[in-house]
Amino acid sequence: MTTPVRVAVTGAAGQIGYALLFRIASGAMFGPDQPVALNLVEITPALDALKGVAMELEDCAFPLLTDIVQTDDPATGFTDVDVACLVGAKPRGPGMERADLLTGNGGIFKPQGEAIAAHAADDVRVVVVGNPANTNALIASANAAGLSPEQFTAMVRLDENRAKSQLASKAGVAVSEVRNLGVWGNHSPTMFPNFEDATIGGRPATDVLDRAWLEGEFLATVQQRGKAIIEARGASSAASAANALVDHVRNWVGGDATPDGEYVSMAVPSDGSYGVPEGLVFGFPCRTDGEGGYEIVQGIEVSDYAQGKLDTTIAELSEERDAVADLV
Ligand code: NAX
Repeated sequence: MTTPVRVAVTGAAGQIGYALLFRIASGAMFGPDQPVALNLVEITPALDALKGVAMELEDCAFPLLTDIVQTDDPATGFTDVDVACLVGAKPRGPGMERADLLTGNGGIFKPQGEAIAAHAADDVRVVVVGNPANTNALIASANAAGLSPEQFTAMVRLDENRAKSQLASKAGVAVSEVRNLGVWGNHSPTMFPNFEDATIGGRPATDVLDRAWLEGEFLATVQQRGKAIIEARGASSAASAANALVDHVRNWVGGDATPDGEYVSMAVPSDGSYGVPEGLVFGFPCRTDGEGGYEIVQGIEVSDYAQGKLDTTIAELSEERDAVADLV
């Protein structure tokens, strides 16, 4: 039997966890022939709820699911893990400033980075979903001695999927007709879904759709989509976030490399590409090999308009990094 891929999911009893675990166990992340083992990591008060989730996983009798670990101890949770999905985070409470949120999450992602470095597989791949995702990934990476920063990413794929869907709907085409929509920068309202490089049915999106709509309603809709979901549903995006996480990992590590000439959006440590300060975990267009490797796509033309958008999101991420300077 093929060796199972061991996947840790933190915040496993939360709403994204509930939409995610069953898809991993069913083969959506690593394909229909790859067994998986799940390490479910929670905080102590959520262990009862976690037990219920684990019981439901058992009751699905997934042929690919070989093992379920339930724990509130990061050392146990990350032992021998090949892929770590860091979903659990401290939510923003009433009256909480962004700086408080950042340092509060530092208390989670610093020890998790340390535990991953100490206990996970040497070639572990990590994706951070818990917000503020980019800077949480930076904190985890900075505290993971011996691991390379390239092993740590944050998720901007939900923003890409949202953007593609909006473009397809406006153009009246299937979403598969929309290609190369890179989400640049922070997973926050400053992100830039770069419609200038996207194509719809093989033609530049800017030829197919009205520029004023792209700069106006399109950007606003994508940037504020999370808020709109909360207003409509009374709860934040969960199934779509879990789906985007499946997409992110599948392309990066799950054997599904990006096709020739195409790319996906991943927040990865900047190597200085496009003038983004080195080390910031920044949404970039990336090509993946499906085996844990990726490269930031080079040579994309950045107009003055796009540069203005990049400058805004760079400034925000730089401020976030300054706010957690003692943790990174
Ligand atoms: P929930 O509040 O439903 O679940 C979070 C779970 O994390 C809870 O069960 C909690 O007990 C657990 N948790 C908290 N601290 C933990 C720790 N130190 N170790 C292990 N588990 C811990 O939130 P949910 O809706 O699942 O969202 C999870 C995170 O995803 C939030 O931070 C949210 O802001 C973020 N999101 C990020 C997105 C992205 O695109 N990057 C989109 C969706 C989502 O908003």
